Amino acid sequence: MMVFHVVLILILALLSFWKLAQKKLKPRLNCPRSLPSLPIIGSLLQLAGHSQLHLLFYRLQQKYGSIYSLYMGSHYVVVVNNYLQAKEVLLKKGKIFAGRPRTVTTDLLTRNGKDIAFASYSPLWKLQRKLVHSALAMFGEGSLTLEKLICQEAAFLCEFLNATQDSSLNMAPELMRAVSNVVCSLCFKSSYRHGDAEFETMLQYNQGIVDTVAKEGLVDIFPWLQYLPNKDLALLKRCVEKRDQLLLQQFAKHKEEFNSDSVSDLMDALLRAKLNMENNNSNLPNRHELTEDHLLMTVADIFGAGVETTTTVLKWAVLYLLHYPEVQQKIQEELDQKIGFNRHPQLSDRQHLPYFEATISEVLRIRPVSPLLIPHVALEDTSIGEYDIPKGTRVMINLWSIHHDEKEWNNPGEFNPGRFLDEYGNRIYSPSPSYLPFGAGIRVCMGEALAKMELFLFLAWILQRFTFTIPEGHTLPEPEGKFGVVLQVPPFKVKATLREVWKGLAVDQ
Ligand code: STR
Repeated sequence: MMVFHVVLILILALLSFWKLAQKKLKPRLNCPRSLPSLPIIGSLLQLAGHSQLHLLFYRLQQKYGSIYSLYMGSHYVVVVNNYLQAKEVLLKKGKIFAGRPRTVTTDLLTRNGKDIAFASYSPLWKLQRKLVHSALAMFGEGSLTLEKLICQEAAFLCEFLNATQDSSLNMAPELMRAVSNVVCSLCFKSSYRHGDAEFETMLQYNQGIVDTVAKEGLVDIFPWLQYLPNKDLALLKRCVEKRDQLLLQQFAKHKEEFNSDSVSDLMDALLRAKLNMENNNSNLPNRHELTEDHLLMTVADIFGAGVETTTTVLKWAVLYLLHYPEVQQKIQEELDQKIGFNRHPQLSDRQHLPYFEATISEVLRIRPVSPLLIPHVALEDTSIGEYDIPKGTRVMINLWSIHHDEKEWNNPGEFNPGRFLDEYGNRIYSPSPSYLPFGAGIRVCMGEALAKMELFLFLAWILQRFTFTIPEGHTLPEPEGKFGVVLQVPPFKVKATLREVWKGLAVDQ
């Protein structure tokens, strides 16, 4: 009994000390309302058992309003659920909030933040972004070769669907292969064919990384846990090792064959930038700033982002088409009318297919790829609206809440492409500013244009010829995503059937 009292008194003392310390830390600040928190564990009791963090943060608005704070372990976190406040963080004060937290899992993935997505703001980070940006502009976005490349992959995809017609099919690996090949070409000038062993390896390590990295797991909250046996962390390490092996192979090949006059992929472009920096600034002390690690992690980032995000959206799109056959039919009518049966879809058709474009926008709204974005960190004392935000605060933007805000969207839970169309149904527009599928500001997605090209072309090619239905004996897949670094689609099967009009016509025509 005695022991119990002593422990109780100790806990109470610790609690009051903690409250005092919190007050001292933020004297007379006007902070967003806070969830209850305890010493050491912070607000984890409120979060424990909720794996769908975006949904929990959405619900907590009822009690705490659209902006509130909590402690993840000892880290002070502010959660933003409203688009106006989100835009203040991302756009108006973008540079102030351009920091990133360092976490155990992302440090492992990115060699201590030498990539772009998880690295904090720095001059070198800006340079990395700039280099990738110009590389994407040079061999990517908008260029004819990229369009050709995507169409070639779309053609393979259609061939595959034709060959496996009417069977019960898990499309995920084939979608991923098509998408991977586009970024593979951009990053390395290489691609995977069906059944490629290296591709299987890539599929596996990628899934392992998605399952373990940056999902606000316990190791990221209590870094000391990394020194205890930890299954997730062991898996992540194995996956990162596999990734590094493949990455280093490519790197060795690129170094060997490097020729500054024929730079035609991202890895070459980064190599050239590195060599130029070393030659031009050879007497500057920071000439080694852009290290091999930075170069490798930048490519790994673009590769990982390019594969995982677009594949996820394509899977969501197919899943929703299964749920809404009438939407699928309307898209096909539009495709038939505007493109017809004598040619394949091309990028210039985009502006003539408003209903199809609206459907893609709606998929990105209802199931945002990145439901909480990646946490931002305030690099100095600042504010959001009327609230003070001390330096070092982590800010989570709940894109899920922004895309499901009932004040901004009619029936936000309903899948309705029509909401993105004007009253005549022939022009696409955003009915609400509460829509940021690619984020915004200085850390905005770098692949938006590429992603939109791919989503458009892949889906247009497929839907022009095939109709998706649920295979016999299967039920509709629940449209519930699994929270993580991306909102993951549940596995499901489809049946792809060649449309009546195409029967008898050659698919590769
Ligand atoms: C996916 C798995 C992988 O192998 C490598 C990466 C690194 C980049 C990550 C990517 C991940 C998931 C999606 C991210 C992307 C950077 C930007 C993108 C987080 C973990 C989003 O913000 C949606």
